[in-house]
Amino acid sequence: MMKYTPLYLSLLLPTLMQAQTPTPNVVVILADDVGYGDLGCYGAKNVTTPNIDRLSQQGIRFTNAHAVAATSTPSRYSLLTGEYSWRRTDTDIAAGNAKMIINPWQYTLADLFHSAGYRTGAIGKWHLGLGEETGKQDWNAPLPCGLQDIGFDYHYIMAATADRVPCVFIENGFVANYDPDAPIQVSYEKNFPGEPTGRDNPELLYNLKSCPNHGHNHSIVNGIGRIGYMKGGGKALWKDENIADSIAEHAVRFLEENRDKPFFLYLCTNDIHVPRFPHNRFRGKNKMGLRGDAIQQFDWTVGRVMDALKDLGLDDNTLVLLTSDNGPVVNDGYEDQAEALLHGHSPAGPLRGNKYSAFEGGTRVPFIVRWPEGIRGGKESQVLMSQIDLMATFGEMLGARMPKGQALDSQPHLCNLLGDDASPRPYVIEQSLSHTLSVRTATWKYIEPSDGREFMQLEKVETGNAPLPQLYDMTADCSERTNVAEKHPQVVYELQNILRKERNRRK
Ligand code: NG6
Ligand code: CA
Repeated sequence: MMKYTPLYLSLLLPTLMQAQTPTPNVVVILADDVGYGDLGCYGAKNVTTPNIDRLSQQGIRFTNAHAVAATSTPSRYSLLTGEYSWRRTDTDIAAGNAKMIINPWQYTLADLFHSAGYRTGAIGKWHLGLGEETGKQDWNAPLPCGLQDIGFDYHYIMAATADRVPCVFIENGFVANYDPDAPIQVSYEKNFPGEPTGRDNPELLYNLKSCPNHGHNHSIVNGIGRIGYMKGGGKALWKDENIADSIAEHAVRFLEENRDKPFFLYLCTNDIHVPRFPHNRFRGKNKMGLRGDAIQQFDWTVGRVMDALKDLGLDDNTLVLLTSDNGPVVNDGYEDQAEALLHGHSPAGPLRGNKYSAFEGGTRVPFIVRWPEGIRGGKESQVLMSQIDLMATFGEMLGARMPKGQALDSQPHLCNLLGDDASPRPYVIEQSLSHTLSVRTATWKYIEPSDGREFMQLEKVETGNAPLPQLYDMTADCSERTNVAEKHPQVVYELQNILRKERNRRK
């Protein structure tokens, strides 16, 4: 295996240079919809996240790190491939029966680690499609074309989101706990004869009611309405209250089984996406109700993984990176009272906008890195970071070369990741739900003009769309209140130029 000597070790212990530190194991913990202000160490109110706070005390807490997009599928696509999702037309929020979005010939983060001799695993939320053709999957047979084709040695995943069918886990290409007595059928077009739906049978939504005039009123699974129709599943259907436990237990098993090998684990929690339905252990513990309980459950998952690493004697040489796929949303379509119970908590912290937005709250996310053998802990970093760079940055760590034409948007910034902010990224690009692009530099945020809607009524989300160019001075106005585009035409011109060049960049 290739070797990497952490910067500070090479400075402090030059005599040890010969005995290089092996590259670390890597665990990427990707939360779902956890906002910039949702964790204790990022200033959350009403909720404690001791395990995550400890990660941050022992590692680096980044305050200017960005997901590529303000929704899950494009954000995850970019993180795993190092390519901006907006370069393609088919990376929007995927249905549960979408075909695989990442092409098997694309080089992914998993391929990168796999090629370097790591065992690679994906556990939890996937949301990047499965199989060869949309809507044509046979869920009762091994799925052709899956994570095994893009570098993962092992996977235990939810095909899409907990609010989308099929409501089953898939382990290595096949439905986990498959029940031959309850064959699975899935459609995003029409219901199966005789099956109840949330729309027609709201009395059957005994666990959680969907908001009127929102999605989540198709098939009912466990008394919760979902997006899309499914039939069957039987014993394979997940129980929503056990999803976090299943994900954590499979993650721990993966760590145990690979304790003697280098490993890369892509661990994607279902928390805190809707439907928020945490285990009884976490219910009623938080005055913010189910959304707060789901944050506590997320923190528990992190603690479970960190304990397992410690018990296995691996925590010192494992790089744990915790982040989120997009910003927070309070009401995302279920009557979980999340809005009424905020009690002054601000899920996006001081930032304007939410999940879906071009405003900063859509894409600036928590980002914590801990690696005791490789970095000095207890640090806060304000350096501009983007998840798009994980490919090239881990490539730099492994001493690997990217295949020609792959991960072209990804830049290596290993020293930033390890706490020496010596190579600031000049800018990052962010994508909103409606494909409005923004350019962020250390100082400025430019949002391109858009004729998209300015407000999402049910979610109460300001999209950031506006017909005129917007420019904000993020050092003086991090809440994007005062548009200074007219005052700084030259800056607007330069940032527009960056966007134009990026859009035209040949692959
Ligand atoms: C939206 C859903 C929302 C959520 C989101 C995906 C409606 C009206 N809204 O379409 O509830 O599922 O998709 O979230 O159905 S994400 O975090 O996975 O991108
Ligand atoms: Ca998400």
